[in-house]
Amino acid sequence: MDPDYLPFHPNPAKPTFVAPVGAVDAHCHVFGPAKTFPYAPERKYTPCDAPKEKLFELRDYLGFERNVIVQASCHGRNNDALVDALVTAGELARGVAVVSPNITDEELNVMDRAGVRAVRFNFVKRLVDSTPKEVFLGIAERIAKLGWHIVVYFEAPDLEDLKPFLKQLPTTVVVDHMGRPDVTKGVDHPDFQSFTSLLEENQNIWTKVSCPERLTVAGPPYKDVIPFARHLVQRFPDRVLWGTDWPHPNMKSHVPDEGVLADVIPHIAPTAELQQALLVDNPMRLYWGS
Ligand code: 0GY
Repeated sequence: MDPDYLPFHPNPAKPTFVAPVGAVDAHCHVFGPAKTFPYAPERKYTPCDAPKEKLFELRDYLGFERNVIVQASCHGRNNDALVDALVTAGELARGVAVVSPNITDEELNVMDRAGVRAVRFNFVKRLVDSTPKEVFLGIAERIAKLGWHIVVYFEAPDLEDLKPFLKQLPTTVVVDHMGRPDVTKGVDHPDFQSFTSLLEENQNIWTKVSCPERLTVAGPPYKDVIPFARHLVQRFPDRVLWGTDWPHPNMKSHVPDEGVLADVIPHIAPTAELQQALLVDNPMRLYWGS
């Protein structure tokens, strides 16, 4: 583990918010354990192990039923820890993989059978070396045939450059963490309006209203991030997902408490209908096909 790496919270609070039956944590990770699933040589950080058992324990503790587990950059393009967690969880989890352009059809099929339903394209420079857009487009074409979709991770300053690429993608596209807005600028700022227009103009683009802990300047309980997430939930109720982001890699300011994170939900999705769409109907449609 890196010397400045903050391990996940040892005893999060029980949330006051009661999630609807069948709620999905649609953005979380498993890390290692390194002795079984070593971290990738090309990784940019070395985390604390965060194995599947701990993730499933947290799921139950928060009152959720299912997980969408996202391959993180510290495991590179080796999805073994992800696939192992998916096989253990069965119908209770689906996955988002990171793949090389050289992956074989058989390898894709194995991941499909394990529950992988998407690939992630990461553009965050502190996390990965850059991949040419043509390579991503080639992968996109192949995974589209499996009925998979694409998750993209980028930061707000990169949005304008990426827009033409995002519009070319042939599948549903899910943008991580609201495109990482600068929350000091406000919801009405042209930067966030540009992100909102991207969803307005492209019906295939969704977003995760996740990660207040990364976007906040004020700190918990993340009041400065709530208006951004609420705006998206109310405007695009059928194209939003929520996730804990456990175990929160690369946090520097504080160790997030998942109970506090879950208690943000009723502030961003203030009605039972919006909560049902955000936590159950949308992720079930996208990842379980129902
Ligand atoms: C997240 C965010 C981060 C890390 C990764 O793949 C990753 O390593 O996604 C981050 O550092 O912002 O979604 O987990």
